[in-house]
Amino acid sequence: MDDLELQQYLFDLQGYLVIENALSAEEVATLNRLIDEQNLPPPSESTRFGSAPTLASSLVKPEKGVPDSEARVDQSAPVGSGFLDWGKPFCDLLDHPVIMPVLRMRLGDAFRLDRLYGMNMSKGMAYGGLHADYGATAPQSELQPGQYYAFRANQIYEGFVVVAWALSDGGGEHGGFCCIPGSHKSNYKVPQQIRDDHDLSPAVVIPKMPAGSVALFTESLTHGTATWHAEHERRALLYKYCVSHLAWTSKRVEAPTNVEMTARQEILLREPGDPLRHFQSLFEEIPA
Ligand SMILES: O=C(O)CCC(=O)C(=O)O
Ligand SMILES: [Fe+2]
Repeated sequence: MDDLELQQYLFDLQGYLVIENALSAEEVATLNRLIDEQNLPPPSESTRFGSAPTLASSLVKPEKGVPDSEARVDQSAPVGSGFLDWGKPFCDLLDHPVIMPVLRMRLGDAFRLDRLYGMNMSKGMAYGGLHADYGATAPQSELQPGQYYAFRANQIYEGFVVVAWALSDGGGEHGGFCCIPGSHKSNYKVPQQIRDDHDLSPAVVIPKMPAGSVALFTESLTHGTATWHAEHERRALLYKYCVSHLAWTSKRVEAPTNVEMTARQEILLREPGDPLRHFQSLFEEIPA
């Protein structure tokens, strides 16, 4: 799927899009090899890997079993560049040509990367429940201006978009990313009945994501993770973007120390600033 009008329609309608074959089998293999070289702890010890600017070790959980997405963050913890430090192929996903037109229609010409992390899961693992960061289902559901899925004058304004790259076959019967299509526009909180056993709710879909596909979704979509059922491990890389004047984290993803990024990739890691006035367009000629 590469027709922008179709992507725009489906993103607005569903709150997410899946684009298959965004990466070749060779590109997927290279990313997987670079991850293998990190000798990461098994998924049972840590579902997230390569996070920045919030390291998995800086999540403070009030009790065991609280999902990472609900933990508080130790503000004194160090930051870093996460998996961007593991090689150029990870930096090249930051502004991959398949995602840039979709991000542009959603976030405008000036946006930034707020945070990133990887997810790995093994057979039988569950992770987190349904959640949305904005809108009726958000934990802080008094809406703060500039955060909800606002739509005016024929354009979508503001918010966060997650770009999730699948490095192993996921979705459908395998489990992994799941969501309630259209829920970014819902006016009611997601009912507890759907939250309980969300994997089994007919309202929840688990989009098929063959290795090499990429999903883009708004953080105002009610989404979560369905239990992983496949023999092979789940591997996904999540990059979270927002309009340039917004930030979710109080810290910034640092530029990698051993990979040279392009001028455009460096802009994506800048401090927040008003679009175009204090934060430059990603779509103009950028002097190196
Ligand atoms: O399993 C997934 O891809 C969803 C992850 C997610 O929503 C989160 O970590 O906040
Ligand atoms: Fe999420």
